[in-house]
Amino acid sequence: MSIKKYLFLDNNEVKVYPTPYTEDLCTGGTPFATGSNSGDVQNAFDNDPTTSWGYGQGSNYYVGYVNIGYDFGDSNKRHVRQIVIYSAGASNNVSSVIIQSSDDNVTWFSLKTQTIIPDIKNYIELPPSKPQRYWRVLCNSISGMTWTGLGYIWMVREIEMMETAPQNWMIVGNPPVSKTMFDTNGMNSLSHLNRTNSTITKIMKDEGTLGQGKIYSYDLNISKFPDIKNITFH
Ligand SMILES: [Ca+2]
Ligand SMILES: [Ca+2]
Repeated sequence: MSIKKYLFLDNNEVKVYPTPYTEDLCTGGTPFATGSNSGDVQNAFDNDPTTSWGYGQGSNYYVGYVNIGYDFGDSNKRHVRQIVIYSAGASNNVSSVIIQSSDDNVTWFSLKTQTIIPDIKNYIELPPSKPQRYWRVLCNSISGMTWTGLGYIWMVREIEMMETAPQNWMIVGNPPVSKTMFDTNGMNSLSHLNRTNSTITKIMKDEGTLGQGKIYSYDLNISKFPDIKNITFH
C-alpha cells in the first residue's frame, strides 16, 4: 500500500493547506454513555473498529434516552463541527440521532438531527455553536430488529469529533524537505483545494507563417499536476 503525502514549496517556505476539519479530538478526556452491557464505552474511542460499546434497553426507554459522548474537561472545551459515527451492523437499531452539547451535563443543546446507517462511517456536519465541555450522540429513533429478551441494542464501533481547521496556507518548515516533514505535516489529499476551475493560459509556440495545416504546439508536464482529471483546450 502506498501513502501519498503532499507538501508545497513556496520560495523558501514549505507549506500545507489543512483539510476543513481537525484530527479526532477525543483523546485525553473521558468517554461517557448511558450504560454498557455489551462492551465498555472506551471501546468507541479506542481507534479500533473491531471493538465496540453496546447498550441494550427496553424500547420504551430508548428514544431520547440512550446516548454516548465525550467529556473534554472543564479547561478543554471544544467547538465540535463534525462528528463521525461508525455503528456495528446487525444489532444496530438506531436509525437517527441528535447531536447535543452541554457545559454542565444537565442542560443539553440540540444541534443537529441526522439519519445514520450501520456499518459505515456516518459524517455529521454541525452548525456553528460554541465551545462546550460535553458532546453527545442521543438516540432519536429506532427501527429494524429487536434484541431478543431485552428490547433494542445500539453498538458503536467508533465515534470521532472534530473542530474546523484554519483555512489558509500554513508554513511547516524550510528546505531541505525531510521525510519527517512529509510524515508529520504532509497533506493526505488535495481534494479540498479549490482547483476545479483553474485556467492555465499558455502562449502556443510560433512555428512560422500561418498557413494550411499549421500546427501550434505546447508541452504540458502532467507529472506536476498529480490530481488533474481532464484537460480542455479552447
Ligand atoms: Ca479516536
Ligand atoms: Ca472501537
